[in-house]
Amino acid sequence: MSKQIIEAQILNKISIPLLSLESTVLTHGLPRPQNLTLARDMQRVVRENGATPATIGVLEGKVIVGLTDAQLEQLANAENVRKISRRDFAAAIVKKETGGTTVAGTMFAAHRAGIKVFATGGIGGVHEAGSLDISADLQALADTPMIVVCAGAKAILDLPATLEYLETMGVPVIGYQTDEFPAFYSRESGLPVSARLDTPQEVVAFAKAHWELGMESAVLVCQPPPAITALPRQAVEGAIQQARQEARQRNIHGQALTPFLLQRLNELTDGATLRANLDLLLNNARLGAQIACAYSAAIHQRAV
Ligand code: PSU
Ligand code: MN
Repeated sequence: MSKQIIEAQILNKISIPLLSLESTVLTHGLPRPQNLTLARDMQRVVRENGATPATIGVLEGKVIVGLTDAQLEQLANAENVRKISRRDFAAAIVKKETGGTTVAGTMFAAHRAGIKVFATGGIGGVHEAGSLDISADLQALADTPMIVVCAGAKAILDLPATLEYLETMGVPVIGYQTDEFPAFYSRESGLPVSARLDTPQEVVAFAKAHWELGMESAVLVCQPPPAITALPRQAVEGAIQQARQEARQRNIHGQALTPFLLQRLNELTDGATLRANLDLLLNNARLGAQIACAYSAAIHQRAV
């Protein structure tokens, strides 16, 4: 493990609230220059809410937990950057490549560094029925005990199938101040969550109960996107169908599929999905920081 991971472990031991953040969203999910602005804004929001951000990424073969501002800039502007899920770390290390870590990749490194809370935009999930494209994020959620804050799964996915998979793998799906699973760009999906919680303290109490039972899975906290930029389901549905069809026609699949769909949606909606995406990322960073603070307060209390 890299020096940075060890440093993060030390910070964690002295109970500084840490919030891990992913970087595929910067390298593959958002266009430039909004990606770097967003990365910086997320770090600022985390600090304003009393936690320390640890953005995770890979630079020239080194896994870094807690990218500096200069490193964020390097990553946001890097060419030929790899999308790093769990299977890709070793390749990036031996080839000394630079890459953004996905939800699964970020959870792996954050967990090794002892960080318990992570905020992202939308998790990966099950793509269209019959495609057998199931994000490694779901397996990571199944076997990594962390609190993951998101706005649900991206609307480009098969949401009922994604929820079924999470149920099979024993991952609690928490609605944060909602009874409904959010659909990333939209506040509504018509699909239920497994439990509803309303405060950061309740989330921490739930996670502690889950893990004290010996569960190994994550607790997925789903916060609806902010109402001001969220899009009604019907408003994005047409664009999603079109983007999916184009992906099929152009034979785009595997790791390239999610970035392609996100970019096409942005174009097809005149930037409305991008605005929603940026807003919900900041909103999740805020809640993630609040949960990280509540978690560290709970741990500290027990230690005294
Ligand atoms: N959410 C976003 N934008 C993104 C992603 C999520 O708003 O770019 C990224 C995450 O890093 C997630 C990845 O882990 O997409 C999922 O990719 P795949 O479906 O190939 O596993
Ligand atoms: Mn995939």
